[in-house]
Amino acid sequence: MADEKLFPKVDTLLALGADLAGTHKASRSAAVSKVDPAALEADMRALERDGYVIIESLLDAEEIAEIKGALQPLLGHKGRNVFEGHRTQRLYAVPEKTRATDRLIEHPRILALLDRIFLPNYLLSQCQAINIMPGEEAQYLHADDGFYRVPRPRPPLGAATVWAIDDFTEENGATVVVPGSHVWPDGRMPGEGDRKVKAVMPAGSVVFYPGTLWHGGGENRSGASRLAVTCQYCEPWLRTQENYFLSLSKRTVEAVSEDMRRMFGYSIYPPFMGMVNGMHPKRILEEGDPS
Ligand SMILES: O=C(O)CCC(=O)C(=O)O
Repeated sequence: MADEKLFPKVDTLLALGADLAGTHKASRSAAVSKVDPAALEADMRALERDGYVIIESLLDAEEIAEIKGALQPLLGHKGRNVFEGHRTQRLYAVPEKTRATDRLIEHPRILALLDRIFLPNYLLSQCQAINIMPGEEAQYLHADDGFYRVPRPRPPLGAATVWAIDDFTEENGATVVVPGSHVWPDGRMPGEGDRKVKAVMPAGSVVFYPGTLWHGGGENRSGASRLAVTCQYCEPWLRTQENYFLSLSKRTVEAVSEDMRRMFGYSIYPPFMGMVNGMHPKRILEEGDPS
């Protein structure tokens, strides 16, 4: 079983706040029932021990080609600072621009992990494509949920996926992770003596890690670019990195699945955080605001 201190049991946490919503109760993903419980337990054990898990070959060649074909024409400007990377193309607000990556955002294997780690109605915090081009330097190592000023060690407040759309190799910028760093206290930063692992994996695979894990994009010493899609998620009571109420059109919100709509913020953190005019946001979407 997963360590309850690192990944507290959601049922225990949910019991702390009553869900007062009449029509749209906080819910978990229906897709999770498709996941083999043994695989989920193994993923949780790896997360608890190492702070990351690589799940290989979740996408077939046709799905990879579709995602690549949809993203490539949308990639444009390069990063504006060392964090984004001056030789890295980044496409933000991806769900507004293509439906091809929906299967990544709501992959059952990922939602099953999120269901275990976060309270129901957790949110998508950001979704971007990252194309690390030849000659790019290693990104500085960081922990994604470090901007939430809550002392460590603690359970993660966010979690991330990095999906390999190209093969991730030793040379082309595979994500670098620092095993075990998810349990480090405040002020502990990766040094020379800390082991670093490149998430080498074939296209169609994903590396998943909690927001507490130190990691970064790798340097690209190859002659070709490395395309990835990263989705980050967070607890339902936190501010998301991308503001999806402004980034996503109503057309997009209506086009996606119930799981995605909920993760875009058309949901409530019980009893009423996220309400619109005293009502569940989905009622406004469905019925309009009566006021
Ligand atoms: O591109 C990658 O492999 C990871 C990038 C990353 O960690 C970030 O931009 O926050």
